[in-house]
Amino acid sequence: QHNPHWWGNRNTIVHLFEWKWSDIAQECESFLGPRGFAGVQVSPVNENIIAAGRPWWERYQPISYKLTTRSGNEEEFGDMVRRCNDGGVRIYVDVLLNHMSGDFDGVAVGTAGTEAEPRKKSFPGVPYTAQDFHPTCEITDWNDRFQVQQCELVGLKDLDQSSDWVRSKLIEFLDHLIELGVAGFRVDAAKHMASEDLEYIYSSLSNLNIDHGFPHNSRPFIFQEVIDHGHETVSRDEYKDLGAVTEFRFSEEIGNAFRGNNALKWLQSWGTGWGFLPSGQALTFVDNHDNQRDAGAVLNYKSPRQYKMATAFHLAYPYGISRVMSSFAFDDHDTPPPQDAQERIISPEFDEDGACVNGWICEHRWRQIYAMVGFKNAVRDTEITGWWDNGDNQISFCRGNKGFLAFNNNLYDLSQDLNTCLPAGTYCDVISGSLIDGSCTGKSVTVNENGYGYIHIGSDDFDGVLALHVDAKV
Ligand code: QV4
Repeated sequence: QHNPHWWGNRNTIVHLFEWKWSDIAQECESFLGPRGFAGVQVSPVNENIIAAGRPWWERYQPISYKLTTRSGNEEEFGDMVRRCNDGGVRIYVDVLLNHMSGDFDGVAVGTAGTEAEPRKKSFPGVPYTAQDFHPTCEITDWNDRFQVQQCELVGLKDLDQSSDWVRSKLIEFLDHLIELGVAGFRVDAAKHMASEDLEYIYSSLSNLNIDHGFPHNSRPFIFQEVIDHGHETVSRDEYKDLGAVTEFRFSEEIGNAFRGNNALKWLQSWGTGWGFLPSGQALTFVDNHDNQRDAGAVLNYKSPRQYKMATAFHLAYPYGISRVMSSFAFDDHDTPPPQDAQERIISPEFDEDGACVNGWICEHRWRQIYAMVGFKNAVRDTEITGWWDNGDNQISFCRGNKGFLAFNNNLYDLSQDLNTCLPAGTYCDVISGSLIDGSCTGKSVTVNENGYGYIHIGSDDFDGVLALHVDAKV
């Protein structure tokens, strides 16, 4: 179940973290569809516990499978899926199959008004009772399979996916979403569930809904959150044949490279050459909603210059199933999404350039990022050719004769004639500007009969990357 069911030549997923369904529907119609995005990963859709201060992570603590959260209700969800599919944009849901909520004193009331007593492992809204869970224990040794898969991840009540009842409830929940027209699922905490149990669940799911434009017999796309830095007892290899797997090594290594800890010239062997999963099994990202909050090598929106370069490389290099992060501003792990005094999530607002202004970061609306989504569509099905580097942090390469990329992460200028592999003509650099009514608002590059063009990226230029492609010819 590795096929993401993209429409046309599209090929990038955006994670609209914590967005409301009505806003996503609008975004599909006004921005994502027209800009060629392939799909949206949405935050969990089922009812969750209400935590004090409303941190984003309360949504990872389910109470029932009713589709009411701070993002909206079932009707709004269904409307979003239909409108996005109508614009050729697929919806993938973040689903919590591993656990229910953690401890809560007394009776908890969820976002749909359902009551539960997590301490007693009592979730009448499903219903689940204590017998549907593994006995309580703590994960202290992350290389102990039993602990990782049968104890409680940060105290979250751990469902027993080998039980018929639990399986039937999970399948019913996922089938309900398929009926509503989704294209697939991000499976949260997949590593904490036995792959045999997941295999049973995935293979029992319905085919995608043909009324939403999916071909007959289409299987739901599955991508599983398995964090595997290498040498782990529970490894990505146990899951990769069931569906795609999040390739965390990609995120760490691309961060390292563009932070300047590893020369860009080494990226020539990017992909499986770096020990990553085969391309069609790897869900790739520069950062995700968890690791963007951790210190370390991973880049996030707070280092915009490096972040844009890493994202350009991510989307230009033909490896993996690409996902772009779209965040809200945060100070610490618990910062809630933008919300009003009544703790309702607020809608993004945009300035005259289309950038978000009210607490939403909207990386996907940064020109340098959405332009690369367009680049990836334009060069689809071409190979890397004409690799060049200066032996250090300046590199360039072609995507067949359809696209060309150059990066400068050195502290001196890149200024020279390079092989762009493009047909002769003048091209607009889609990083420094846009092609509007036939003229380019940024740098232009003239390519001669031999495919060469003069490339300049100053060390103090606003962006350290330049991108040309055949759909942006002046
Ligand atoms: C606290 C203590 C625990 C204690 C527990 C019990 O820290 O030691 O056992 O109380 O009383 C929140 C709090 C956390 C709290 C927990 C339970 O932050 O302090 O535990 O709730 O009340 C998100 C957040 C977590 C959050 C969780 C549930 O990141 O902080 O925990 O949601 O709300 C591993 C896994 C990987 C996982 C990753 C974070 O292998 O699968 O850790 N990633 C996914 C999601 C992630 C999510 C979960 C899993 C859980 O991407 O966002 O965690 O669904 O690497």
